[in-house]
Amino acid sequence: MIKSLSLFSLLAGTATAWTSSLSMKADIPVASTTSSRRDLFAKGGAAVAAGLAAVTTIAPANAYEVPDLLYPFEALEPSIDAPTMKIHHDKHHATYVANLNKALEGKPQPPILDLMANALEAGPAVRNNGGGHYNHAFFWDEMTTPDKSKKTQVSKQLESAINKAFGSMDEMKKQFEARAAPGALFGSGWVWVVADNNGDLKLVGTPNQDNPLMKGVLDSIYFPILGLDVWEHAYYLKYQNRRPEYVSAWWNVVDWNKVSDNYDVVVKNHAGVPVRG
Ligand code: MN3
Repeated sequence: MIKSLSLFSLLAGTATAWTSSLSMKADIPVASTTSSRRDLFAKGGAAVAAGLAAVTTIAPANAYEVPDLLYPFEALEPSIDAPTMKIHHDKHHATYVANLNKALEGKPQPPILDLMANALEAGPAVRNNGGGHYNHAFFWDEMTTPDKSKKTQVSKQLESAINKAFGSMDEMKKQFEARAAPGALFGSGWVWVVADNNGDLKLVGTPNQDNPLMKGVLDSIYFPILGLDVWEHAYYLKYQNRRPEYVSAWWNVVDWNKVSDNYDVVVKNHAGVPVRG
């Protein structure tokens, strides 16, 4: 009953309810990974009933959720095909989130940036699945359709950081592609453009689902502003063994407005970019 009231008051949207529901984050039920609390809130009346009905039938959900994509699965074609996006988001990312929630059942479920910082100490289940959650949530939001991507712009601040670190945007892309090549990053992992505490940029690679926010993965903590998934599951259906082709096609769907925002956030906060979910 307490849970029903909490969900109901969340949907009613009062400030108090919002605060209390946030503090009860781990206890609020959701119907499924694709119908989040946010969705219930956004969809209004019918969802209120569905959400309340779900309270009695669905086991309590945990803290982390798979965020909906901001675009349809086919939006990134031809750079990334729709079947890959669907499997990647609905299966791979969803599995990381399910396993992360399972690993943290009955334990504190901290904000995602805190979870990342201490992921190595928390053990392999949190490291792999927590990293998998953060990395994918970050990845989805830095991409947009090829048409929109062309209209996005690198901010002045980011442009000068890129020029300082790499000489030019073209040179950054060239070095990024070299870093993402199978010979440089063998097996599964991610390639990142990161900022350090001074806002200076560099390129790094991390294996598996590790990321530069995790203490102990690199020589220091760094804050990602751009990242690319180079696991085979990210490109194999369309590109098979041709990873370099995937990497160069990916530039056509990067949202430079978002990457610029990411840079602003890390420079202002000296911290990583929070992600949805
Ligand atoms: Mn992936």
